[in-house]
Amino acid sequence: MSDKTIADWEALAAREVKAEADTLTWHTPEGIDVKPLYTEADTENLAHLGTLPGFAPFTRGPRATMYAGRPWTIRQYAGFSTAEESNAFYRKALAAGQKGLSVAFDLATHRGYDSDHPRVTGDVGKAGVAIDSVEDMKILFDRIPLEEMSVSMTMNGAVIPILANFIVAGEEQGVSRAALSGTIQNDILKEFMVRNTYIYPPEASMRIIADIIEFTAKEMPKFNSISISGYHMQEAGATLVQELAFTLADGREYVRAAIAKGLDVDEFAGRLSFFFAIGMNFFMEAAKLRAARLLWSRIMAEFKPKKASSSMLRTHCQTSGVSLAEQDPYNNIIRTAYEAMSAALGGTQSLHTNSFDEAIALPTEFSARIARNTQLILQHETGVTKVVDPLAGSYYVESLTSELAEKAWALIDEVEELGGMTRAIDTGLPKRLIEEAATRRQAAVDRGEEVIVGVNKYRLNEEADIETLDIDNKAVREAQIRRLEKTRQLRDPQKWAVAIEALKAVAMTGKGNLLAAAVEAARARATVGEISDAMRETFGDHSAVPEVVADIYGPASINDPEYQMLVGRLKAQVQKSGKKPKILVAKLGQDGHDRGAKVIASAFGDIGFEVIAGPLFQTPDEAADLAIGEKVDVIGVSSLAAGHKTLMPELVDQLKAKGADNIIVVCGGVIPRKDYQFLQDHGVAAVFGPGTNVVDAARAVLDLAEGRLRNE
Ligand code: MLC
Ligand code: 5AD
Repeated sequence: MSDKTIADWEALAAREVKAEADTLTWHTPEGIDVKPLYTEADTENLAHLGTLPGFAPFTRGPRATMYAGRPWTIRQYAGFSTAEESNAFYRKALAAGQKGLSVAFDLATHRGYDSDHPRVTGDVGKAGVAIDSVEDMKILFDRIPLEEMSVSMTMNGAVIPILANFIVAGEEQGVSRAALSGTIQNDILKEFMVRNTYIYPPEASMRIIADIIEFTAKEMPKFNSISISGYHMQEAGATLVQELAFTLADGREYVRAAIAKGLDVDEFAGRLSFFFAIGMNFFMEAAKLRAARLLWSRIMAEFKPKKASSSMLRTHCQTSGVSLAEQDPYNNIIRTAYEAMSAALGGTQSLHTNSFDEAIALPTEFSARIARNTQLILQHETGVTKVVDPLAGSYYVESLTSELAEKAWALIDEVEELGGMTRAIDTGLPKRLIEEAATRRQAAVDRGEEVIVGVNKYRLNEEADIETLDIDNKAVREAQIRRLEKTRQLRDPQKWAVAIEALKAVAMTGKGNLLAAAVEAARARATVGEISDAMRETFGDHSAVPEVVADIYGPASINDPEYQMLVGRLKAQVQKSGKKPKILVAKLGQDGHDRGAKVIASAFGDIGFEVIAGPLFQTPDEAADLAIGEKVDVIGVSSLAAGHKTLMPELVDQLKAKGADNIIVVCGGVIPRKDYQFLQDHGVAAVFGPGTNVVDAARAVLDLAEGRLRNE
C-alpha cells in the first residue's frame, strides 16, 4: 500500500509536464473529459460493479463463459456483382476460416427495384450482389447448407421480398423455415436517420417491421428478426453517446411496435439483436458495448419480461469504415486490428473487420483475406478469448462504462420526451445532432487537431498504387436482365397474379401478415421489384427534404488563415459579380450515403457559397434539370457507391444535350485514382478523393467558378 495521495501525484505530474495535471485532460466529442489518471476513487459507488457475465444486467457479457466457451463469429460482410460470383467468394471465405455469412445487396435491390429498372443503371451489382428473385437467391446459397450456416442479410427497404426469397430458397434446398438461422437487419428507423435505403413512409415501414417480428417469432425460432444498428450512425458522424442512445431508443420503439401488434415480450425479445461500429477510441469503444448491455437490460425491465434472454443484448460489430483512409492504405490494416481487439474486449458476438482498400473500392480476394486473418490471429494467437471480460475492474474502463451509460441515458430521456424515436426522427433532431457532430469532426481533421496518420500528418510524398476490384456494371446488368426475362417467362402467370393480388390486399386492408403473403408471391416467382411495387400501391414512396446544418464548420475554422483567405476571396467575388457562386451538391443513383454531401454542403455554405442540397436518388437527367432551373455555376456530385463511371458521363451528356455545358461538373467521394483520368476525359473538371481537406476542395471549386464567371 502506498502512502501517496492524489494531491501528491498531481504535484509530481505538474512538475513533469510543467503545467497543471488537468491540462492533460482529453475532451472527447462525447463531452466526456478523459483524465490522465484513474484511481479506485473513480469506481466507488458504481452500481454495475460486482455483477457476473451471463446474468442481468449483462454488463460483463451475455454468456457465462463468453469466448472461453465459444469465440465470436467471424462474419465478413460481402457481396458484389452476380449471385454466382458472390457464391464463389463466400465458399472460398468459409473454407479459409470464416464462420458465418453476411450478404451485401446492391442498391437497386435495397430500394426495391429489379435490375432492369431505368433508375438503377449505375447501381446494379456495384455495392453488393444483385438479387431479383428466388432464382438468384438459390444460386447465392448453392452448396451452402442453410440448415447449418447462419446468414445475416443487410436489408431494410426491400426487407419483405428479400426475406421471402430467402425462406423460399431454403425451402427449395430442403430446409424448413424453422431450421433457418441468421439475422435480417430490418431496422428502418436508422435508415430515415442516416443510411437512407428506405422505400415506404415511416408508418408503413414500422408495420413491415412488426409483421416480420411476428412472423419470425411464430415460425422461425432460430432467426434474429432485427439487427438494431448504431453502426451507420457512427459512420455518418455520430459520437459514441449518440450512437448508443439512438440505437437503444430505436430498440425500445421496435419492442413497443411488436407489443402493439399483440405479441408477448418473451415471444420475440430474445431474438432482437444489435449492431455497433467500433472506431479508433480503443477503450471507449469497449466500454460502449458494456454500457449498451447495461442500458438495454434497464430498458427491457419496463416491459417486464420473464425470460432472462429477453433483456440480454447480443450484438454484431463492424470496425469503422470512416476511420480508414485512402492515403497510405496499409495503415488501415493496423487500424482495423486495433478496432477488432477493442470489439473483442467489449464482448461482441459477431464481427466484421474491414479491408484495407475500404476507402477506394470493394475488397479484393487479397484484402478480404487480410481482413479475415486479422480476426483469426486475434482468436487463435493472442489469448484474448481465454478470459471473460478482461477489462473489468479497470478504473478507467469501469468509469467510462458508467459515464457513457449516464450520458446516453440522458439523451434517451430526451427522445422519450419527444414521444419516442419515430416522433423524434420526425422533428429531425437526431439527424441534425449527428450532422453537426460530423461537420465538427471534419473541421477538427482539416485543422489537424485530430491526427490521421498518412492523411493530415506523416503524409507520403508519393502514393503507390494498389490493386482494386472493378465491377463491369454493364455485364452484370445484362446477365441479370437475361435471368429476369427467363424467370418471368417460365413462371405460371395465373399463380403469380393470384399471389400478387393477395399481397396487395394484405397491404391495403391491414389484415394478415405481409411477409407470409410475400412468401407465396416469391414462390410464384414474383420478383423483388414486383413485390415491392405491390406494396408501393398502398404505402407510396417516402421522400425526404434535405436539410443542411450551418455555422459549425465556420466557427471551428475561424483561426485558420487558409479558411479566412478563402472567405475573403468569396466576399470579393460577390462584390465584383453581385452574386455568390452557386453550387448544387448532388447525389445520383441509389447511393444514399450522404455524410460527405452534407458536410460539404454545410461547410461550403459557411465559407460563402450559395448551396443547393439536391435530393437523394436523382437520375443524371433530373440533376441536370435541377441545376439548370437553379442557375448554378457548379454541380458537385458526391459518389460513394461506385456508380461514378456510369453516372458522371451521363450527367455531363445531359447538360450538353440541354445546352448547359457551361455548368462546371466536379465529383468527390470513394473514387479510385485510376478512374480520375476517365472522369476527366468525360468532362468532369475536378475529382476530390477521400481525405480531401474541405478548404482545399472549396478553393479548387472557387478557382473553377471564377474562371466561369470571368467568361460570362
Ligand atoms: C454463443 N453460444 C454459446 C456461447 N456463445 N453457447 C455456449 N457457450 C458460449 N459461450 C451460442 C449462442 O447461444 C447461439 O445459439 C450460437 O452459439 C451462436 O452464437 P451467437 O452469439 O448468437 O452468434 P451469431 O449466431 O453469430 O449471432 C450474432 C448476432 C446475430 C446475435 C449478433 O444477430 C448476427 O449474426 N448478426 C450479424 C449482423 C451482420 O452481420 N450485419 C452486417 C451489417 S453490415 P442460439 O441457439 O442461442 O442462437 C452493414 C453495412 C452496410 O450494415 O451499411 O451496408
Ligand atoms: N462487400 C464488403 N464490404 C462492404 N461494405 C459495404 N459494402 C460491402 C460489400 N459489398 C462495408 C464497408 C462499408 C460498410 C458499410 O460495409 O466497410 O464501409
